[in-house]
Amino acid sequence: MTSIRIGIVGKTNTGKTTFFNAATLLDAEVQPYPFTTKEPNIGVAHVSSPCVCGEFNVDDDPRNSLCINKMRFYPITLIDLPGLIKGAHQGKGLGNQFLTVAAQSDALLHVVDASGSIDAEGNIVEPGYGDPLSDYYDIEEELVLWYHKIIEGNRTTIEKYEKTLGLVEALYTVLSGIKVGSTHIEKALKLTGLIDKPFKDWTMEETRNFAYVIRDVSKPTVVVANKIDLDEAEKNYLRL
Ligand SMILES: Nc1nc2c(ncn2[C@@H]2O[C@H](COP(=O)(O)OP(=O)(O)OP(=O)(O)O)[C@@H](O)[C@H]2O)c(=O)[nH]1
Ligand SMILES: [Mg+2]
Repeated sequence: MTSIRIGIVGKTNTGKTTFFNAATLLDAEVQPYPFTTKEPNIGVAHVSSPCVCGEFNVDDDPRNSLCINKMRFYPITLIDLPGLIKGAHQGKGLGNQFLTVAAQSDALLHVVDASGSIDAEGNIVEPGYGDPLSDYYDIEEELVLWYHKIIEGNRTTIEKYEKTLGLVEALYTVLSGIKVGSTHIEKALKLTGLIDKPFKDWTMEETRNFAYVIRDVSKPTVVVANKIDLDEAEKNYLRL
């Protein structure tokens, strides 16, 4: 059974593994200090919804999911990643090496500590001390910088392939390994207005903007406001 893959990303200590364990019924390590998860955890969770077999009153035997008592259970592969921190692209914390694993996902869950109970380094502090909104933007910035680095680091290859294959295919040769499709690339080029601009003429700012848009287009993301049970969380939830 093939399934959709969803990567769980976010700042360290926000509760990524706690959510992963609850969704998959696995027992990966959870601790109240930063960088507990050192390697990605992979598990399967199920999304359920009433099955059409009930409506049509027929028996079924689906191949892509399970049908139990007229309820459909769709398997979703969840990938719990080591936490990030501002400056991860410069090697801070555990660095950003695990984003290679996140990039194999079809979509992302970005877990944020809505209560603001972690400081800039990810240590537990009184709720309200930390700022979930800056945490969110810092981690998003790390994701974009990661894409940016891949594009910048492959300039020569992209320029070489652009001559024979064109811009979309040239970018595809470099980005397909991180599950970016040519339709994503085309869409991002149109949105950034770079579709007719030769890659060698892209400014640093244009490349950065393309990285921002390709991250957005290729990895649809849901932001999860976690630790909502703690003081201050509801107030921050409204800001998020
Ligand atoms: N109050 C409260 N605490 C939570 C919640 N989710 C997680 N925690 C606590 O937050 C701490 C960190 O949880 P983890 O699941 O290890 O966080 P993580 O994001 O996987 O952390 P790293 O792997 O270290 O990056 C633990 O003490 C959890 O018990 C929540 O919804 N509410
Ligand atoms: Mg963890």
